[in-house]
Amino acid sequence: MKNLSILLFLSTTFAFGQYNTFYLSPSNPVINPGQSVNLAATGCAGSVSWSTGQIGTSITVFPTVTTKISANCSTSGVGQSNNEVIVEVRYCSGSTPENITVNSGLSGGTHVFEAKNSVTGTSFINANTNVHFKAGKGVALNTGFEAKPGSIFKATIEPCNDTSYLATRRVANKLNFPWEILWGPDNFIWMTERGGKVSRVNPQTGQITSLLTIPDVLVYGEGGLLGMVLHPDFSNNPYVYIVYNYGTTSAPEEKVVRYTYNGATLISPLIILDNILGSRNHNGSRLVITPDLKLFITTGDAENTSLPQDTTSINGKILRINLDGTIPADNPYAGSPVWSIGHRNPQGMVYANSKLYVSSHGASREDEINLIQKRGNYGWVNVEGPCDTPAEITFCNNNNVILPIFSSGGVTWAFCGLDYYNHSAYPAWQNNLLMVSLKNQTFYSFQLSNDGNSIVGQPTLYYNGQFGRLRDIAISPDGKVYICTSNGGNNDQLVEIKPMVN
Ligand SMILES: [Ca+2]
Ligand SMILES: [Ca+2]
Ligand SMILES: [Ca+2]
Repeated sequence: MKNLSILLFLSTTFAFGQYNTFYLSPSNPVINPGQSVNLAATGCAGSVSWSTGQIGTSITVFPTVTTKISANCSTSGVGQSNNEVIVEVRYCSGSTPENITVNSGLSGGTHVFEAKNSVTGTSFINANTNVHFKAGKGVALNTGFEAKPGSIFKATIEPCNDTSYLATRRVANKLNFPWEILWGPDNFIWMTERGGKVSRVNPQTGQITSLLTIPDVLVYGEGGLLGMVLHPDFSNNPYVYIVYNYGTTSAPEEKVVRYTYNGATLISPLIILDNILGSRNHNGSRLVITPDLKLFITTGDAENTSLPQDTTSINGKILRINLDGTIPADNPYAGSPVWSIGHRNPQGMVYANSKLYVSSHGASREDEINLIQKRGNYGWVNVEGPCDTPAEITFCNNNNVILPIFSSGGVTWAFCGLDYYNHSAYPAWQNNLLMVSLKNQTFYSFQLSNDGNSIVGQPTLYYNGQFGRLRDIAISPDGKVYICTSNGGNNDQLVEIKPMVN
């Protein structure tokens, strides 16, 4: 048995009901590998049922996702809630999925269920019955899970074989299309949501503080409020740069606006760059500020394939401007913000190793990661991925097209948010690009070469399909990674990925 891991926490908030007070014990257990914990409800004169939220009928603990379980004490048919147990399941790499199902109506004695991947099913625990789950990647519990008095739910931790592993925890949910998440100098996660809201999220509690809803955001297709970046010297220059669509659906545009953070809200909007063509799709819109205080902006082709190769258009480009919106004197096209051309819909960008890396969506194949060079031509619409058709080879030879450092080949994964990891907290990711994707709903790590000029081998894939579509990444100074989903329906999540060591 390997790769087992569950962390159980109890919240410190207790509800006091009309009939009697009950407690969960132990309170706030921290379970280390090799240890176990028994969960019990004390002080309940009736039966205790364990449930999720208010529904009270099902518990599903997905592998690697934090799930809250609430306990309900029922006395003479009157329910009393609601202490809360948070189950955090860690992810061990290399575990072989092996799932088992637990039948209902467990009675008497101690029942132990072990699986490398998950334990699923129904469990009705009768009086004086102990149920003991052991699992690798996670435990999934379904339905009633009613523990009669004297019963014990027991979760045992056993060490992963890995020297380090990843635990995930849901920080916040009920978000709606979060688009940019970044770690702020205040140790909060700053977040945009496509509908127009800018917020700060407390990464410990998940509490969301809304700063402003941008008034003139045009929400249209994949467009809306998109990228954001903070001034690198934020204490002296509390500037928040955002990029969003505006105008009308018949003539959508996009602009970069600088707001000032006054400690409570965003004030004094100043247009930095406007009249970028927008569209229903293909709006680009990642922002990066480099240490020499230049603002890089990705723009999409706005679904007009004549624009990316046109150096007089600012669409389908990587743009570079000063923080006040003026054009740097050393830009490659005099008086123009254009820095590189031939991009389709770049939705990820990070500056690391003194290099600018950009991820971009292909049309139906060849999603790309590119290393951006001044005046570089990245090929779109004439070239997808490598130069490997006769027409592409001709175009590449005539136009010095720069090839991607990674391409998805004959499929599209819908590459999105991109970040750079080099923290000792997770050695396997040192000098790695981290990326998330929409269509194939995966988190990736790409090992960079020592000089940062290439990607070594194939990416490692994590959490495939577990959270749905993934939009963006943020990294904390202590080496934790945050990702946000892009599923909509006011049900998006912000998830923490925490490296841990056995
Ligand atoms: Ca980000
Ligand atoms: Ca290309
Ligand atoms: Ca090609």
